[in-house]
Amino acid sequence: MGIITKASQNAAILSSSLIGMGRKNDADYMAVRGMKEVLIQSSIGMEVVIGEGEMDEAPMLFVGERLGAGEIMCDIAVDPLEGTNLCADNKPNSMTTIAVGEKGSLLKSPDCYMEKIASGTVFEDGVIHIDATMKENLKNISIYKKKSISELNVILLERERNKEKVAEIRALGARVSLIPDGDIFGILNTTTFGSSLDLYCGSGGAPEGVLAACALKAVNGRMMGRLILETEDQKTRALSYGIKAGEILTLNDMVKSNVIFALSGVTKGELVNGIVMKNGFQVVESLIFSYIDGVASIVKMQNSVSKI
Ligand code: VTB
Repeated sequence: MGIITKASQNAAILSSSLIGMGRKNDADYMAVRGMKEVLIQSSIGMEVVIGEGEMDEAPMLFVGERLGAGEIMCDIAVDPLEGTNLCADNKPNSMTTIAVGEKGSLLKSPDCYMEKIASGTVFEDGVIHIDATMKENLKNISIYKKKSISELNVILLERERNKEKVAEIRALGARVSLIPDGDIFGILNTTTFGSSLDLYCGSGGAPEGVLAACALKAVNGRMMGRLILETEDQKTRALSYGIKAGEILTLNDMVKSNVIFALSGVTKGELVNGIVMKNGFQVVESLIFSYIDGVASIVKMQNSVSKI
């Protein structure tokens, strides 16, 4: 679906005007605006299931917002600017992200944290499991990949709440890569389209978890998550979406069927380049992951857009 790629590219171009300006909310607003102005042109009706917040919190791309013309046939999940701080501070790997699936196929999630374990280079069930110990997971990956534990590299968000896990991984002899923000990037950096790191784990945003799952589906990766429900509102909301407290969410629970996921670079990154100016054009680079009727394809594309 070209409109999905176009939405992510327009968001990247608009938000790039604020790279390094220290205004993360404004950069996010530009990305949201960029995505919305493309999505409203869709000839197919779409409903936002992962968005910028609830209707009373977000003026655009809120959960439940309907875009496009005609009957609602698709679910849309967006994180218009993943890594707003990265963009505001001109640090690597801020990008725009969007996924589209069939109506009812993408997991609705409250805006809470999710405990996650994911790999884009483990293609068998049972190698990684959210309830296994770190020791078991690393041992299984080392057998599966025929690598020693000391060669394994695990990527996590650098957060106080992930500190124990980081210490445990290092004590077991594996390596740790810490990222300041952007756990969709973190998860996708375990694929061959990134640095093929061995594992992503720890607590990050739940909406970002669903978006990353959309891309992982196309690389036949493995992922499990569990919502961290801290407030009554989060618990009620999760239940209203059919998610029980403590429930394990598999990749197929997060993305039930066909899906297309697009990301475009804002600042320069390891998955894609950021926006660059070339001969008076803004060049935007995107990765599009799609999984349609069992056929997966991943395309990297560059588009040049004239700056008016
Ligand atoms: C992650 C990350 C985001 O928020 O979801 C993280 O992917 C989780 O929230 O880029 P905390 O910052 O509260 O840990 C971001 O870092 C920013 O939205």
